[in-house]
Amino acid sequence: MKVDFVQEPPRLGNQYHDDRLLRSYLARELPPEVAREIEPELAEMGERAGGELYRLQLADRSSEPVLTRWDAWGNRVDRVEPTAVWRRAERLAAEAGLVATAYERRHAAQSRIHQFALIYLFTASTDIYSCPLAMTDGAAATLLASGNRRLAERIVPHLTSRDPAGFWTSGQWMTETIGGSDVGRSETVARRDGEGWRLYGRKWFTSAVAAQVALALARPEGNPGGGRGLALFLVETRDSDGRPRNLRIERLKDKLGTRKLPTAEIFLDGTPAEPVGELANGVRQIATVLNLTRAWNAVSAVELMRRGLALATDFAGRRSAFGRPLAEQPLHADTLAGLEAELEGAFHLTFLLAELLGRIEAGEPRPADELLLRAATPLAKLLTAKQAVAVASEVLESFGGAGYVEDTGLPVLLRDSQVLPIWEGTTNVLALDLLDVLDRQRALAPLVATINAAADAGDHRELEVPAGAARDATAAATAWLAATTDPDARQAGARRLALTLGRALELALTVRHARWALDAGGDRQSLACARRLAGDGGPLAGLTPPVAAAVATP
Ligand code: MFK
Repeated sequence: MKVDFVQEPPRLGNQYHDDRLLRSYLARELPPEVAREIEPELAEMGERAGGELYRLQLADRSSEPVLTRWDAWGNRVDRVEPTAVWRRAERLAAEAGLVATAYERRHAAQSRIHQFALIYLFTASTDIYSCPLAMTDGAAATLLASGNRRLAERIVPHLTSRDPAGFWTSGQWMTETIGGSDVGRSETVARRDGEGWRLYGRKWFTSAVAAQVALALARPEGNPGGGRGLALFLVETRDSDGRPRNLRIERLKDKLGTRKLPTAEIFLDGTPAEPVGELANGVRQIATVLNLTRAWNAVSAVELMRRGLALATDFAGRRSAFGRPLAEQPLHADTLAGLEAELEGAFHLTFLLAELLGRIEAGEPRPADELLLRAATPLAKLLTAKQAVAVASEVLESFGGAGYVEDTGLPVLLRDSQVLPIWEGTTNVLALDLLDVLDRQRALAPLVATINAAADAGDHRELEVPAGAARDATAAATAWLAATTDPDARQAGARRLALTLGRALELALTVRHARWALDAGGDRQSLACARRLAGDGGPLAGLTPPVAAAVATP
């Protein structure tokens, strides 16, 4: 039998040039001279992401990191051999300054936007190499904030180096068998001997175990229980011969996704370590890492959505069914438009974190920026992660059976997205964190003010409905908080509260951008996304409930 038809696979172009949303956001937010200066870097990363790296990723699809515990002569070596994409990504990350850009601060308050744009372009083609980079960024910020100048001067130049030979990554060793969320119960002990501090215990979920250093929580002997009794330590993982320093990698985890990422169970058996700061309040000290990796989580979520949509959109132009290309089928086009709206909302919320971080780190904060960042970080992490999973699932479906077949390279999008709501604080842990910040730190007022100001900035006849939906949802969430005094009822509603406020913020920021885009040149795509997010134009729900329907009700 002769089979004539062969389906063309989806193709990617330059991922910077093809990105309407990124380019229009940067045009709005950056001074023209900054935009001009960074554009060649972004275009180069976009070219790599859609070309060289994407090809390498497809070719290297089935390889995984390999743990070798003993050498041929019986010596314990605990070596992890990364995949080809990871080796390439490590070098490129250093040279392109994926971490360094935030610390060189060449563009003052805009430096984090610059860095987030690079991460966004780099992430989907590098098999979650963003994980060690996120922790490296968090470790650099933590060491710089610690006041421990000696340690910071020794380690931070490696973490922020652009020289691949001198570039180090950092791990973050918190999770133990006793739990990933309730970190205060950690059982790892720190003991001091004649040479200094040593750690003893088992870390159960250590991502990117090949890093040169790690920040680890341990309880100095005699300290009380709970998070306050933990201290934060820096571990240099290998000696000058590359041998592990009194630590054993027991095994790599057999995970649903992120399989290129060597996540390990490790045993610390007297591992030398240095205290980063005081010998207590370790959870408070590691919170700087948590907040930055949560922001990276959001960028990764947005980028995985963008990658899925880029592939699905290209494919819709190549694949015909029922007499015309999928792109011309109204229902298929409408489905992709719903995904585009999710991406746009998530993008604006994530880049709000970059704006806030950049202003704070450059010493140019606006009033309430710090409080707003504290509240917006768990919001962005929890909402974008949920959106990424939902979008990845729809993207696979948009390819029909091909989306379910491994060697198309598509299923990994869904598997890798599924980690985003789990690690770095689950949706519920972050919803409770937000509730705590709203209650104890009074972060509701700046959050509400930001949503309302962004909605007001969208003052335009065609944006009235979405802007109103963002304000109404915020008012409903505020009223629910005021009316709900029972602590259990507040906790039970915390997820719905967070999703409501998060979607209201995404919508308001999209409205603001849509207004700018209309004024700047008549681009109506952000307007369409805002209306879609608001459920404007009819009672039919989109991918996730329109914002007005998500309002927190008990
Ligand atoms: C794709 C790229 C991105 C991802 C790559 C990362 C890969 C890494 C993989 C992992 O390691 S995943 C594991 C991540 N684990 C978590 O995210 C832990 C989740 N659990 C929590 O976040 C809990 O809420 C927490 C551990 C913080 C609760 O512990 P405690 O001991 O009950 O802490 P508590 O009493 O809530 O807070 C202690 C102090 O820290 C308080 O300050 P004070 O001592 O001054 O009162 C808190 O205000 C402060 N704090 C807690 N969370 C904070 C924070 N401060 C600032 N920001 C935060 N987020």
